[in-house]
Amino acid sequence: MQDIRVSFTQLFNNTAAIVVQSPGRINLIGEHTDYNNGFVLPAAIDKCVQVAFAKRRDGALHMHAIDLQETVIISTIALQPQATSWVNYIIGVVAQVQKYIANTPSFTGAHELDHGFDICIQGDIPIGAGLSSSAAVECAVIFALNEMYQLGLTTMQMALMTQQAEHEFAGVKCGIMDMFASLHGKSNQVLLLDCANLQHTYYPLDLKEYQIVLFDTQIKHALASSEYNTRRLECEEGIKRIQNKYPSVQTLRDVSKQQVEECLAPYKNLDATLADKNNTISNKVYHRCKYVVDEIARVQLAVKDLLAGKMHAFGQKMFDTHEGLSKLYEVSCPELDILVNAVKDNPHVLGARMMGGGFGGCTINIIKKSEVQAIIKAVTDIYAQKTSYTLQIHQVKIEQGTHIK
Ligand code: GAF
Repeated sequence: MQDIRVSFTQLFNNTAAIVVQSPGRINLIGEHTDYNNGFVLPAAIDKCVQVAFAKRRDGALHMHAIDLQETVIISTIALQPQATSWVNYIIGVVAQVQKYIANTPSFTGAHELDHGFDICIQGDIPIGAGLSSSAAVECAVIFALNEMYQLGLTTMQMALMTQQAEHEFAGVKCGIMDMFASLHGKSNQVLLLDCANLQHTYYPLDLKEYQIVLFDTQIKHALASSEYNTRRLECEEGIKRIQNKYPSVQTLRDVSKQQVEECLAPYKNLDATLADKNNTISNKVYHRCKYVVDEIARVQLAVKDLLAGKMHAFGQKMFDTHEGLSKLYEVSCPELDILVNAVKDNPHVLGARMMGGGFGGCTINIIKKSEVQAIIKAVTDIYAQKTSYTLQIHQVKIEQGTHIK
């Protein structure tokens, strides 16, 4: 990446007052559990976004994306989602901060934030690879605003506000994992996050003779965000059905495997058309909820494996997660399945699965260090034979979360 302070000065004829760096994330296990109040096990990585920032005085936001060579200028007043997606990750956060300021009695009068700012962004997180480049931008922006305008936000508040920004300006009803991991990551540590109460514990990640390798499908299907939101709704439908019998249940975190069977398995043979006709839920709801409840339990067992050094057991759980995401939750795609199948029976691969929201992006693999190059070669060949895409490889390190550069 270029020296962002130099770029900032060239672009805005001004000196950057602050530079903030915010990482992407991987997630070892716990997928589509965050918005169901479950557990996740992410870590921040050494691929990041940087923002450089300085205040203005004319009420305008001057935003420049260095990698895309695009500039957008808008007023700070009445911010609304824009057609350019990267802009929404900035102004979505500004809108949340404006709301926070308006609702915080100690900030009186017109706030300086409304006078505008110059910002430029750059990064090396591959976009659409499921490594949370958008969350990294949002976290970098809120961190910079917090410093520059002395907002006094905790990183916990920042995580919640950036999640809301993503809901309102990017239209994805995401959970908290990506922002939380980007803001709270620590070098060489994974983060077990309980999404029900945001309590989190760090564990050193010692993979011994193994390492993490990401295989990037190079595709992002257009239906990723709409299907993501649909999955959330399907989980909510399941909860409503379970509440008929167990009214104290609030989220899938409160639900046992037995309750899923008892309340939702009766619909397991109803496809969408039949379900519509009978005005009831379909077999999809059963499958979605079964996956989530299984996965929440699986993460807790996987952490025990990790702590006990039972790496094979941990890896097997990653494969199980993939199976559930592919068959029950239906957020995989043929390309991701090809990549997982390509390593499934390899004795040097402990575990592999699709990572993130799905419908493209990366698989995360735990591979014996001595075999990494041979496996990369083999998987690259298989992927080239079976698809029209060229596999990309990312070898990532676990790094610290959002910070001032
Ligand atoms: C995306 C979302 F942003 C996360 O909140 C999470 O739900 C993930 O998909 C799936 O685990 O990255």
